[in-house]
Amino acid sequence: MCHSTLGGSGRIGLELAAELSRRGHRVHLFSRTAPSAGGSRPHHVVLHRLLPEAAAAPSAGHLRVEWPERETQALLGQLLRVTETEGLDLLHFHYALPFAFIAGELKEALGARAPVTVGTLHGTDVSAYGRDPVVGPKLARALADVDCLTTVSRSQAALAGETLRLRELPRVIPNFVDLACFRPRGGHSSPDRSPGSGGRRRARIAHVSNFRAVKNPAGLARIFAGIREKLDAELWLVGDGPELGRLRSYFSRQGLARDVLFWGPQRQVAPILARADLLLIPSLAESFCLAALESMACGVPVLASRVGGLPEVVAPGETGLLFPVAEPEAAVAMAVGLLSDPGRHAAMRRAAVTRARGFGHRRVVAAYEGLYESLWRRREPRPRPAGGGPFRGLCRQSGAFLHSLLFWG
Ligand code: GMT
Repeated sequence: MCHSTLGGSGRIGLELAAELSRRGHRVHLFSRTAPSAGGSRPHHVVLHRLLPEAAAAPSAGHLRVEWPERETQALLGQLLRVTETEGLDLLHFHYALPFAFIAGELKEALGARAPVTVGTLHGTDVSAYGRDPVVGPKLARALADVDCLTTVSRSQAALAGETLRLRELPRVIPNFVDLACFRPRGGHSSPDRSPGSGGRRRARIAHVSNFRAVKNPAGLARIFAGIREKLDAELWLVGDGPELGRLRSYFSRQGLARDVLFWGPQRQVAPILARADLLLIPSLAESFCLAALESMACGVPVLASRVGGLPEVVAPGETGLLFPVAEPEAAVAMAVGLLSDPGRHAAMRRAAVTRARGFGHRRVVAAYEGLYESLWRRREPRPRPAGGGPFRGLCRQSGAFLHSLLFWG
């Protein structure tokens, strides 16, 4: 189960499903509307979406976590049906709300016939909802019933342990990137030229997000305005979200409208990222920042606030630079220094590509697969599904054609 967002947990859920399916597992993907993340290759995943497209969220960047009761019940109904007919062995959800509650109800309804449950905590499910005095305690109870919790960084694991008073810290399995899709423009060995080299063009600073307050749009605006005073640069804004309109007005008021390019929501972020010189992420909180990893994979250094899991993704001084979140002037100085030094910038581009390889999708999906197998081995022996054949281990099979074929991208 995952949200249908273009990036973040929606993309991780979709890409994980696709890669598991490529490895021969039978994968069913449950989401409220069709997942919108852009994968370029066809894959075989049985998609169960709750609502038709017309009922989709206002934008693909919008994370809709509060569902009406009729929707959670409808998803539960779908899960019950598929678990019974297909004999699902394992249910993995991405982002705790509302999925931890639905997984709990499924377990209650099926008892010993319920699949093993795995939940990945992604970000504001812990940092915002986990701290909420009403939602937090309910969420903690629901998560206590999940067989195994994972999260995407050590920092987020510690935060989840403390905020939700978990008996055991979630296991850390980092986010991943498809290196065939996110790669430098000139190929892996020769990332794009640095802006200052030959002085041919202005520096391109990219920001990719869902433009919520946690992404610190005010900080972003101040930092870019500060850079622009010292350097010929343009800002590329990729994505959509509630704070985008305010940013647009700010840049027009400051006379910077011509320096800012609004790309809107994009299914394929890689070709845009690969043409940038720097990714700017001034977030107030960030469990991981998938955009930072994708940017490094494209050979683009990251300038980010030193918060949450960002220091685990970006190697400061090597693949990017980290600044104290309350000090936008430090970010301006770092950006100007780096973008004016072609040699240092080029070295960072190369180091970023190398570091991103450690987060390649094959390696990380194998870690999830290993986890599933260990949980599966430890499970209680379960009764067979009504009228069905034996349970399949992790449903390894080559006949994916037996299932609905779903191609998107
Ligand atoms: O939690 C959110 O704000 C949304 C969430 C998502 O579902 O997209 O983003 C979080 O998960 C991403 C994928 O693991 C991480 O890359 C983001 O850092 C994280 N966002 C925050 O922690 C604010």
